[in-house]
Amino acid sequence: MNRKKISIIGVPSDYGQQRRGVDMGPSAMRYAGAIERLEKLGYDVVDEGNVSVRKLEKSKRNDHKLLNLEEVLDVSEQLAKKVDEVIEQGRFPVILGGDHSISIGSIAGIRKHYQNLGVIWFDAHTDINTPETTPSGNIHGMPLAINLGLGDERLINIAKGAPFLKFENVVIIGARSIDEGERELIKNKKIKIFTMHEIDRMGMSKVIEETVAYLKARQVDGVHISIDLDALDPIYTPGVGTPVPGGITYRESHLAMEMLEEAKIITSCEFVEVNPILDERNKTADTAVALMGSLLGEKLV
Ligand code: NNH
Ligand code: MN
Ligand code: MN
Ligand code: MN
Repeated sequence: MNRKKISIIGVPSDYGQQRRGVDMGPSAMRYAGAIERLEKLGYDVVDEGNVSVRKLEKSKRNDHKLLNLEEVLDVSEQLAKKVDEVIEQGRFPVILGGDHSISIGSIAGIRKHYQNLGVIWFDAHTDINTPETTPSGNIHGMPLAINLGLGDERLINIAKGAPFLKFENVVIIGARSIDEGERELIKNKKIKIFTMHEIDRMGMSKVIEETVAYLKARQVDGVHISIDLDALDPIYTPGVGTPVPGGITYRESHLAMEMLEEAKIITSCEFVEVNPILDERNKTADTAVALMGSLLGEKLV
């Protein structure tokens, strides 16, 4: 794929959780200069606009277990189609959320193009709940499970025929809030995870070195990175719906992006959970765009 062509896809959806405002994430990241930042790096950037998300003023539980299931399904189908088209055109997708449920659609679209896709999940949470284990019914806590083939029948079948992610091709980085059922699944399936404990002990540099080596040893044919801004400490990214103290620092997160850029393994990326209503002067969107710059090749000298 020609890394020189980038397509930005906005997904203004807040259906995966219960705090309004995260639907304004794509606007906030555009306002923070996402397009200009990438153009400055020499990329041919096309802003594909936003996936159309129907407006629901009051979120209704249209399923007892899963909040806004129909709406999430609709957004996911549209997004999967859009991402598929963009990759088909040889363009590198940069997806702007939206809450993390948008990864159901983004990764579904991406999965169609890879036989052995790797995924880096940069998040305070592990998002591997199923309808059986979810404590909240919020679908943004489930996208990783769904792409692994676990969960609601309709949500897992969006990319009909495309292979599901393999448990051994996933690396989770930054976790510090894991639900009981998630912990069991991670242990049983031996999913590679660097929690804050490992980041503290090993340092981010070693964590990324091991992540890259691990995915290369798995012979992945592409790597998607899903960046939930709540992976960082809320000091740096206060504009998220479920902040958890004790997170990744600004410098550590940049180092991670820079090392992944040097490793030349990333084939698509997304930035999620930016909620301007909960933010301080667009700080979280600014951080997201700065990370985007580092991930896509910005250098100090
Ligand atoms: N694990 C919790 C749930 O399933 C919280 C998930 N919240 C997130 N995930 N922000 O990244 O509801
Ligand atoms: Mn295709
Ligand atoms: Mn998440
Ligand atoms: Mn999270």
